[in-house]
Amino acid sequence: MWAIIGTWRMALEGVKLASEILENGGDAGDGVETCIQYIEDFPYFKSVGYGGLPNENMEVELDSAYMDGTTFDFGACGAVKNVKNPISLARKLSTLDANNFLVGSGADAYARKNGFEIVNMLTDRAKIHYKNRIYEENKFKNKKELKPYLGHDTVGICALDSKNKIVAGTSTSGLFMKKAGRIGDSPVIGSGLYADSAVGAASATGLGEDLMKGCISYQIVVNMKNGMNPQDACQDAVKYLDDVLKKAKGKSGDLSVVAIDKYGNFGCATNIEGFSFVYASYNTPAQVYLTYNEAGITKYKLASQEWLDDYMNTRKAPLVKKYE
Ligand code: SD4
Repeated sequence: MWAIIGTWRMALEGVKLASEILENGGDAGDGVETCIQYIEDFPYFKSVGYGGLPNENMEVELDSAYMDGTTFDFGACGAVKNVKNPISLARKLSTLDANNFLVGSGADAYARKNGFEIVNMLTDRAKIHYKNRIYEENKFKNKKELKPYLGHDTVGICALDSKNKIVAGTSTSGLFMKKAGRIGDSPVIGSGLYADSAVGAASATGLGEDLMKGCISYQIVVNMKNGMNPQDACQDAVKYLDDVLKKAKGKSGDLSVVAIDKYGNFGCATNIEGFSFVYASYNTPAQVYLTYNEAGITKYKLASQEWLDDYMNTRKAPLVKKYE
């Protein structure tokens, strides 16, 4: 028995690659790393790896984490520049006895010293997005709120392998136009991801500053440990955090989560419209699901072929330069 779940449609091809590994009795860690590497390398995903959107200084800074739910070992990197595959760096850091979470220049130096591939992660498309945004801000004088870039977000993967090992991983360029050095929830254990092979795993995407307020991935795993199924565990964690933030501050940022339990059952929950995810298991092919909310409860359905076609067409459509 094996299963894998990933945030957003962008996880599809990577989940298919990981499914082959898991179907052949492979390791959940290899599945998670292979899946996320593919997504990091694909240039048309604007918020993960190569092609990710830059910070306010037009520099791509990447966050990633990896957690082994059997040993509880984790590795994470924050605000790394020019590391081709942050997930591989995070996985490597998870094998050390200490120094598991490195950020900024220290993380970059570690990557260089240890032979990780270094490439310029800023693509021409990302530069156009950046310059368009600066143009709009100057033209309309409306500094936009720091928000997740609509529809193109952090990848979070949770995988269970046939030896009952559960692993979680994340990778992101974080929020478009973030301050240099800003780190979100994605590399933070308990917030962006958490794994416990005796229970399950969870991963989050959305506004890191709010996801961290609830240590939401840990909360979901604790909910499952306390007997909830993955769907109820996700729903409860999102609703609770959304409610307390609205009560305390009048608003809540985007909160979307996925989870699997040790039997390979999955769950998802969100407080936004348009969250999608990918799930595959030993008896279910990799498919994209779209969420919708009914009376405050997250439901999901299979994405239509039209939706899937439109997704890729939009990703690859030529960009108009507003600033020329
Ligand atoms: C962050 N949670 O850096 C990430 C971004 C994201 O949907 O997931 N956007 O805050």
